[in-house]
Amino acid sequence: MRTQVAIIGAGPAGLLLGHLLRRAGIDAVVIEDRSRQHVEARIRAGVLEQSTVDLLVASGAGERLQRQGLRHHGIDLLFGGRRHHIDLSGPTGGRAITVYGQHEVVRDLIAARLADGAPLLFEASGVALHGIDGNAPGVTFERGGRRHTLHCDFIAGCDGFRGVSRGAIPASALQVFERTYPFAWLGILAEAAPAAQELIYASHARGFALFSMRSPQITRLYLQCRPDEDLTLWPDTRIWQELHARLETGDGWRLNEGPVLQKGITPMRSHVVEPMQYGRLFLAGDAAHIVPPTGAKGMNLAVADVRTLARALAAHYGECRDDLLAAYSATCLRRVWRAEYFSWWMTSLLHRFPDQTPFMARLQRAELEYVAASPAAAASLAENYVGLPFAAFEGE
Ligand code: FAS
Ligand code: PHB
Repeated sequence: MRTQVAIIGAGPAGLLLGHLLRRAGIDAVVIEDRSRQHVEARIRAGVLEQSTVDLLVASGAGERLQRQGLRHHGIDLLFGGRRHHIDLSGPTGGRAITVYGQHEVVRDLIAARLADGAPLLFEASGVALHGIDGNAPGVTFERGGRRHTLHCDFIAGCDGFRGVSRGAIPASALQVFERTYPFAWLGILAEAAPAAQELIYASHARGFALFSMRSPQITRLYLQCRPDEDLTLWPDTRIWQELHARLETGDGWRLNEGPVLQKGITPMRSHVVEPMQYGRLFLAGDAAHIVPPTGAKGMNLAVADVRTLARALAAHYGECRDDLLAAYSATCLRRVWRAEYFSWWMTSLLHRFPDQTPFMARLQRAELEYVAASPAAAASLAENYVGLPFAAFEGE
């Protein structure tokens, strides 16, 4: 088998890259180790930045997103028993977030790829990368009981944090930056009408909680828990009890309960590898970086990476220019590190740290009060949360 770009992973990064390359007339094969059903059912991120929405719509993959996505112009911060509204659109010239599940984006991109008849290979196992430091790389994998070899010009490692691509780069060539947080998120998807119009981020003595949603019928909720939490110790009744305690303030507002459709634990870590490229291998999305989900940046960073990579590959094939490919990692990392900082800041601001001293607790409260009271501080949160335009990170 031969193609121009081998894409490993059919998550948001791999699928959107394949979609953008297709529109640029560049051949690619997407190789995924799980089944289509598994990939489409995986519940993860829920918040799309303005630039992510604009790119999906402009590239022809945003029709259902435009119909079903919930556009939000603000969020609430809840602390000290009060909710404080943060205006997202006023300070950012009308930019906003759209609540639309990651699994919906994945479904839309899979449907688009299959409708195009473009190669998308599910249930490929034993994926291995070859020759990434030469000019004739390849990918081997098992599928349908046979071993296959895919010869290509470039490989895009879009296989997430636990994929094989990052490991194909010699450790000596990579610098790893990481921070593990002393807590995790217990997340549930509930068949319950969202009881509020916008997201609520709660800083509470019992721990952080987040109220989000997926549709007028589905509520998405998270609560801070131990990093090694045992989910079997969290029956639905205990989860709802904790969510009521952390999200309700006695002002009469009540969370709606409903059947829990899915529950899981998400670990909290910051992680970046530099550089995000090695020879003919380019890493994108979670394969290269992880953020704690407090800032709702994970999937949006993956989108920004593959937009940069698609433009660089189009310049290579269309204009015989390799300057954008050479600058891929540096270009992506400017946005990555801004998102890493913002995600760390939101996480530090809103969570209870087990070793938190009374002094640090007062600093945390002072920062929350400042963000709620200062238009300048709130505007800074707003522009980071809706996401800075792609162009903000493209200059030197
Ligand atoms: P992904 O991990 O989504 O996709 C990688 C793909 O590669 C997967 O389909 C995987 O099956 C495949 N793959 C892996 N190894 C392979 C191999 N060897 N061969 C072939 N294919 C292989 N972000 C937020 O913004 N908000 C959230 O609330 C949020 N919640 C999350 C919850 C969980 C449990 C996790 C793990 C992540 C969450 N994230 C969240 C972050 C998440 O949304 C990621 O940022 C996003 O999925 C990144 O997309 P990709 O880079 O495409 O990686
Ligand atoms: C979600 O709806 O899944 C969500 C929203 C905001 C976050 C993280 C997750 O910061």
